[in-house]
Amino acid sequence: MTGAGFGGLYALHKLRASGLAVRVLEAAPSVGGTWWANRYPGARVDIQSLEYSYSFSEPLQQQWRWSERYASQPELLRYANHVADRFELRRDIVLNTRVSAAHFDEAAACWRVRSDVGRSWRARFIVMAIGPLSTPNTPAFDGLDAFTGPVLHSAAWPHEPVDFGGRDVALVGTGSSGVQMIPLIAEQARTLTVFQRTAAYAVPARNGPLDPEREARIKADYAGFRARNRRMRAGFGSELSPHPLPTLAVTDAERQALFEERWQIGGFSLLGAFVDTLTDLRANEACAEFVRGKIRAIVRDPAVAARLCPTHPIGCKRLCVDTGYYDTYNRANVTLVDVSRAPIERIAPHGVVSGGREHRADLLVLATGFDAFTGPLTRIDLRGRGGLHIRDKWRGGPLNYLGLTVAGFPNLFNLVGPGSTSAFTSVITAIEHHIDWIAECIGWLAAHGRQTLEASADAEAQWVARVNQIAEQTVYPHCNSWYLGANIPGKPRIFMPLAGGFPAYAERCAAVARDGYAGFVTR
Ligand code: NA7
Repeated sequence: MTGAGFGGLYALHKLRASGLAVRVLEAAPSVGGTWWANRYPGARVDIQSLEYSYSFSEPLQQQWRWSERYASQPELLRYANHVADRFELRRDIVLNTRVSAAHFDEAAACWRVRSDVGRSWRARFIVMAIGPLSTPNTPAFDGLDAFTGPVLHSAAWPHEPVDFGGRDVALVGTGSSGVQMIPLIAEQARTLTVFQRTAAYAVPARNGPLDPEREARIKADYAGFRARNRRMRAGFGSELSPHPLPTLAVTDAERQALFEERWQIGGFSLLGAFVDTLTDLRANEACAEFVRGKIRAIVRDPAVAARLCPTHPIGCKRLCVDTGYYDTYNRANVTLVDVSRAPIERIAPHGVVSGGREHRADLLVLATGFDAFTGPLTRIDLRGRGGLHIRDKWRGGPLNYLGLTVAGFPNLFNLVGPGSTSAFTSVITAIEHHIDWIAECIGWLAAHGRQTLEASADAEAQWVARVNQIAEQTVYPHCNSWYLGANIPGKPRIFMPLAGGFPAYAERCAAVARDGYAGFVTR
């Protein structure tokens, strides 16, 4: 198994309990995955912690106490470490070990895995638990190497504290990572210049200490709460129901009142106010315009507010959940530079050049995201049957079946990968579902005397077509997001996650298992 983040930890626990010998190989010197790597100021989860947490152990979910509504990165890392200790996982985790190659040995029907320092392992099954957002994207800016100050990427942040005091900071990127750190850096830096290619929709997190009454209420029936969440399209948010009518079927006043109520509640609840926000562009525009109205009300300079107002559909890129983001642009030491029409030209030794002008900086922050979904696998020398490299297999986009398996790559399971609800679900819910499915599948193979399971090419083609068809019925194709690979130059524009909702997806996976792994070839 590759990766000791939330996916790898639970997979180890579950598969070990099923009687398998499991080894987890982790590149980092610690467990924690995403929450080990993304330690920039303000890093925190954007789904409430009572929902973004494991459900597999009742004692764990009862006893663990989150301090805030949305846990911060250090607390999430403590949680991962607690889980590793509590379930005695460490003895089967090999840290500081990056998997560099995995080749399927057809004669022996097993995988041969190598690390970057030349160690090797043999495995019947491989679970890729490396996370869809684990390969940082560093744009190839001219002159980047010649920048004289530190260059920090949000997803590879230093472990020592970074002192922004008295510094002129340039920051590129206004996705979730940029939106979380911009207010905190602005408070410390002498100046902060933000380079924005696409304006972000951000809704207030309304973070704060976890309400003990709410915690007690949920913990009184945590299993029921989890079950209700699993019936939600996103796998979370069951405490709030959408309006029974479509967005445009209610009066303006009623619509605005509901948007306002959700804005006050905070977080993703705004996107759940009406059922059609993500499927109907006109409905979406009503919600988008509500947020633009908020931006205009918060940001005092109308020209800056106009630049901060997004024009793409809301939710088309992942919604940002913020604390004080727009208000930061009212500070005298913060400048917003729009690079949507004129891209960053180059990085100079002491600044960033855009629109023919050099913006002075002595520290450069890249909050420029990830090569999502495919990057983590294609950078490994991963070869299936006939020596087929995953890079070649996925040249035109990430072919897969059920978002878990790839034809030609027997016994390989890719957790929360392309073709699954992954990024559209509370990811720990998606992880638990995948691992339970994998454990059952491996059990079935053993019970039926089969050594390998492999998606058929037909099942794979149909699944990918279905993922795209579903996406076409939503607003997601109407912007340039990492869901589409559009943030990486040269990457094929293919919609990768499954937008059909978690319950339908889980039911489909269950049906495939019930039907004796329909769509798979087993030998
Ligand atoms: P995102 O959401 O991919 O954001 C990256 C940002 O960096 C985004 O604003 C990009 O603009 C910008 N970017 C990327 N390349 C460039 C170049 N070359 N020039 C200017 N700007 C650029 O990554 P995050 O880390 O913020 O969040 C990823 C996920 O982690 C998030 O969705 C949560 O699930 C947690 P663009 O929008 O592509 O125009």
